[in-house]
Amino acid sequence: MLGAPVQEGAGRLGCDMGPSAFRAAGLTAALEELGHRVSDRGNLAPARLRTLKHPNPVVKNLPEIAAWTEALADASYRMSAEGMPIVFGGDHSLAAGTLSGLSRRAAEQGRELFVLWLDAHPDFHTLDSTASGNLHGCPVAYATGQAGFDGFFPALAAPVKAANICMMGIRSVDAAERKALTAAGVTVHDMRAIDEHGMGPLLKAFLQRVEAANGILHVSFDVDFLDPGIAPAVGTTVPGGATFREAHLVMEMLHDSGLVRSLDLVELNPFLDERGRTAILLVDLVASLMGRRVMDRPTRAGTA
Ligand code: HAR
Ligand code: MN
Ligand code: MN
Repeated sequence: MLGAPVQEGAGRLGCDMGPSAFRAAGLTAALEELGHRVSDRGNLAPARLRTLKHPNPVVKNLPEIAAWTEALADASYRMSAEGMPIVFGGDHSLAAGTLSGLSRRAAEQGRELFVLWLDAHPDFHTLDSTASGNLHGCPVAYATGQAGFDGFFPALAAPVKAANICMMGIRSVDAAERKALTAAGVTVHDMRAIDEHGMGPLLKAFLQRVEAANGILHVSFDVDFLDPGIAPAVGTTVPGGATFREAHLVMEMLHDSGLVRSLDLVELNPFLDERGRTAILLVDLVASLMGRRVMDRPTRAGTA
């Protein structure tokens, strides 16, 4: 695991404390208790800053986020050869780096990277379309090779196929994003779809696609995927998010699929937490993903 204390992509300060909160909430012990060998690589630092100025005047902290993307792409590429990288932030701009590095690794292995994006937001703005200028709203557009990032963000070795991305929990989409998501062919299961069809069946269909394609699966978990009632420690709360059991079900099904190769944990803002409850919930969700269960049951990942 690796901490990425980046906060310059978010609209408010505090995500830089995320890595400390994950550690204080007992992430290492929770994984070791499940029998995993854990190596905590400490916190990453960004690459060297370059002078970058984008014509869209609202864009904030572009040199900082480009430098983090460069460092994170390199780190996740290298870590994916050693085990299952868990990168905890840090705001969601960090996924620009992890997606870039992981998709480069998958391409070299002749496999396709699939992404499960758990979030209230699709984060599908380009540098031209963002109205807030907060670059945590852009990583998926960048990683899928949408136009306008050239010369600002590092070049991609292998863009992620938009058709290989499944988003769940979505409930706050800007007009430009809605149009671009449809044009690119991203699967978006908004909260309406989840209410109607259920988290389980929708996720099952996606996992079957990954399996049929012999794909590699990355999970990007934004704290605001969860309902703010159970996860207050996030700067961009949106009502109507995933419940406690919906979130655990997703993690349990992901575990049983045996398909997950890497994980981002993002947008935890400990400044906004209540006695660590959001950080502790996140650690428990990761434990479900990594094999914690109530009763033994046969799984693709092996019976434990
Ligand atoms: N779409 C909005 C914007 O671009 C909100 C983005 C908020 N993103 C996150 N991560 N909190 O999902 O400003
Ligand atoms: Mn996000
Ligand atoms: Mn979000």
